[in-house]
Amino acid sequence: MGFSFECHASCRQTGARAGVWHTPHGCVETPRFMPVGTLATVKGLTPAQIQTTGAQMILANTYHLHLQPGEAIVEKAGGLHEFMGWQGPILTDSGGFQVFSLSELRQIDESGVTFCSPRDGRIIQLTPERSIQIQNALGADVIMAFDECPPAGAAYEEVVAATERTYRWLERCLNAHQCPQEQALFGIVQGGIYPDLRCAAAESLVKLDLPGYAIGGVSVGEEPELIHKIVRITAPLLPPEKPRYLMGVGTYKEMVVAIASGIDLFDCVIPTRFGRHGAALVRGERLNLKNAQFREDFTPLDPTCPCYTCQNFSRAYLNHLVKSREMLGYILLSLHNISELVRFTQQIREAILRDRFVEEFGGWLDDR
Ligand code: PRF
Ligand code: ZN
Repeated sequence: MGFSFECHASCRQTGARAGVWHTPHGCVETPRFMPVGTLATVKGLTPAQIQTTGAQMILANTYHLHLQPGEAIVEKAGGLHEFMGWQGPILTDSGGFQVFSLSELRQIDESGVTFCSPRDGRIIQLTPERSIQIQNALGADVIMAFDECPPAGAAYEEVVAATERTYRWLERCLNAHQCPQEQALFGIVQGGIYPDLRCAAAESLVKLDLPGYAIGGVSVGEEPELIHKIVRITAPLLPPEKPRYLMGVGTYKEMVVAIASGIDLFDCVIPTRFGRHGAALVRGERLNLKNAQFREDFTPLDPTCPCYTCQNFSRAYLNHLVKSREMLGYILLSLHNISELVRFTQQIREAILRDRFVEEFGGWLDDR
């Protein structure tokens, strides 16, 4: 039971490390990509299929599950694991970020965020206390602090205010948290693109000795160079004996740069979203399967990929399914895309364990 993080190998030239993170629902071998299952479902895939991708931990969302079906139903079912039939580790995000990116009528103040339910127009308030209460009821292994993520391009003073508020909200989250032994509460470092704010935020969070740390407020629309710079500055400030999670990032280069800075965990909607739009990820390229060039291409998406899609179906068949809007097309593409990103992080992990990270993945670290 409980949580512990073991580091099994560290790169001599970068901050990259390979570890095993123990949670109450099993281990996560890091670095690793985590697929997003917003509504207690990784869209289109059964838990058995998710397992075949090599994914070990999945993500769900407080905002969405509060709206539908409501945390009371999930709790009655015996928690998220029982409800969705996934017995591996689960993490829930705290909801505020989703309110801000998805809800049109919303307002933020010191108490929390208030918004109109997109279902019935009802006014809903999410506060740090409510978010933790909901996440306690959902029962994920890891829960996230309720934070304020300022938009890209926010002025310095605005980001100072959001970062300080995020700290006060974290203290409220810690007070509200009912079961720290069963659910690990991660703090989130904000601070936008400002190195001094990132450093101050990291320093104050580290003093709280939390079970894990996330970097938020990155990849919200800023230039990739700025993402790299902020991650390179922030990740090394987080304690090496705890897992480090970079929220909402899942592109190849950004993951390699982040791993080189000491990040262990990633999540991103890209693989499932691309899948639903008929696109495949193949080593950094995006293939649009609707394209006529695939009509008579009887090769797999990626001949080196061990996933069920690549082992059994051709690009021509996927082109046919997507052109016919058959749901199997979207399912097979999502399955491949998740497998691809998980496998990419697994291959990095194996390279770190063999002390070959820079030799094999250093190409991704070059600028341009
Ligand atoms: N905060 C929370 N969730 C998030 C983010 C954040 O800043 C991001 C930013 N990339 C993605 N998901 N709570
Ligand atoms: Zn594949």
